[in-house]
Amino acid sequence: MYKDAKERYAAYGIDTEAAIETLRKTPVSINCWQGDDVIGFEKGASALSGGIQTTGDHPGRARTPEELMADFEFASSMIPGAKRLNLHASYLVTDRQTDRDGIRPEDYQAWIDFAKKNKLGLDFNPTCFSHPMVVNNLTLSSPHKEVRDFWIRHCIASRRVAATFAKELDGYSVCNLWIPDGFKDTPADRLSPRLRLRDSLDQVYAEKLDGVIDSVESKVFGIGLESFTVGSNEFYLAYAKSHEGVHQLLDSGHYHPTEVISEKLSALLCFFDKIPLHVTRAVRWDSDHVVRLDDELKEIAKEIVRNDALDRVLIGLDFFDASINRIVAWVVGTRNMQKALLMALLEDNKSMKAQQEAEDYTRLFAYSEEMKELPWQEVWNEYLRREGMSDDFSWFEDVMRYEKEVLLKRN
Ligand code: RNT
Ligand code: ZN
Repeated sequence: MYKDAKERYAAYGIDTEAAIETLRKTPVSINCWQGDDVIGFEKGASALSGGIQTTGDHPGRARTPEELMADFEFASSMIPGAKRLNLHASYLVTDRQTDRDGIRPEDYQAWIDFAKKNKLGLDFNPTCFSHPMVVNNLTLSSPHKEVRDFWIRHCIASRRVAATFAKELDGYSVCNLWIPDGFKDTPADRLSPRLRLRDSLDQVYAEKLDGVIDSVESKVFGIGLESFTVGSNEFYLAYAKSHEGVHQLLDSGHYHPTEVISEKLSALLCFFDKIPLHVTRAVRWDSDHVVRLDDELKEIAKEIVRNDALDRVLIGLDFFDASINRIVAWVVGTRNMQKALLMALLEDNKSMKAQQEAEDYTRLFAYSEEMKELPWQEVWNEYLRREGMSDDFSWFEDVMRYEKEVLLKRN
């Protein structure tokens, strides 16, 4: 069936072998926090706060670094191609007593070793939520200097951890900053918190660090912070553009309901060298459902591929669903991102671009619908077989066995 598919694609000038090779080399940064409901390993860590929430009580949450690493390795064995692991500062592995503003690269040595063993790149995030120094839902924009200074120290320390990841591993590490800062109700003064955030960011990003790809992540609202977000889209976009080396991260759940990030990628590609992503699925709100192979996901992938931006758009995932098996969430969510990329790689983008430039919209309309009939699934299945993975649903039964033998024993 692959041979037939290959021939059908060849008739459109599409090389399925090249598509498989490109897909294999395109890294997807998998969020560690899907494995444990965004709790992390700090002493006493138990609840998630800061305007975000995980819901569901499926058994088997990873409670220790060993469990999270084992689950991730198992999930990885069912996810083909290049992978990165996206860590949060709260996932440190150390016996040392330290608060977040005192974290050091050596607190993440276990992850560096894990990454080397599993051939992963590592990305990083300061954790500016679920902590007593988040005072009245404010961190870097707080009116209290000691609060701002604490988080500035944490963010600087986090950037140095990312620099170590870059140096020890494959040369780069995305260090993404998201803060919950906002207000439940209409503020009287929107400007002062934003000026304070700007000043804090200037301190955070003062140090030049090799290999660190810094990014800032905007959003519209958080739970309990519905009326105002200090780090809005315009704020961070302007900040990133005016600060060499700082990029705007696009989270697909962080815009108004009819806005889509697929539409934003080409706009940012005109001005930024790199665009980090948090691919997630918002159901009516920023709900962080596991990514499905839906229209927006396919459109995101198309925008990356047809704009020749596979090395400029840094694909990361950001979902956390505790209502289903967490390993299944990792496998299906990540594979969906990869399937969308493969579909995009298997489109005759060259012809469609030419049709648009020639203003032949009738042909473009019919031809782009024609593309949907081509058998991308056969190419995907061939890719799985070449990676030594099963091309049917049997992987799911393997996870169910793991659930029974490993995950259920945790509770
Ligand atoms: C929150 C942001 C942020 C977090 C993770 C855990 O709205 O999307 O990226 O989801 O850092
Ligand atoms: Zn995000």
